[in-house]
Amino acid sequence: MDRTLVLVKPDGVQRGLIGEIISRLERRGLKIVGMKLMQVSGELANRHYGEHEGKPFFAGLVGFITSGPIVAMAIEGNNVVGLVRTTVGETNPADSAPGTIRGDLGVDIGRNLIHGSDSDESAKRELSLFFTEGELVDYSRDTDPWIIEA
Ligand code: DAT
Ligand code: MG
Repeated sequence: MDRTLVLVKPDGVQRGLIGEIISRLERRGLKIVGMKLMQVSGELANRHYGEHEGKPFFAGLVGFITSGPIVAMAIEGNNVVGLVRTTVGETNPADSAPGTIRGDLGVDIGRNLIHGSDSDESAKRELSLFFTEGELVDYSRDTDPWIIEA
């Protein structure tokens, strides 16, 4: 089963959009298997965004993700990395289609509300930064047969 990391970034928390963002993921049928409100440290931010080190926006990105609490989620399901990315939209909210989280709720690339891992490999690496295996819950939903044809 695939898993991915989702973060409601500090702008989403500050704007009172935690529920709105989680609702959109839930309504799509995605299954949350881990969740917590937390403050990201500089060290965690540097590790999480390690691939962007050296880019001109890196300092701003680390400053932003550490600027206030975030909500971290682990989401599980077949092809869940891609499903989350299409629900999130493009990196720049200005380029994101209406109906996506970034396209409906944001306007600026530096305030794009949500993170979703970009590959199974990134997801594995990022999930291990934010969650221990013991924090992820194994359960099934009675609605699963209404969401996924077995
Ligand atoms: P995504 O979050 O869509 O996976 P990414 O991994 O390329 O995008 O970049 C991580 C974050 O860095 C992104 O959510 C917003 C910020 N970012 C990316 N490109 C940027 C740019 N050209 N200017 C400013 N911020 C940028
Ligand atoms: Mg990315």
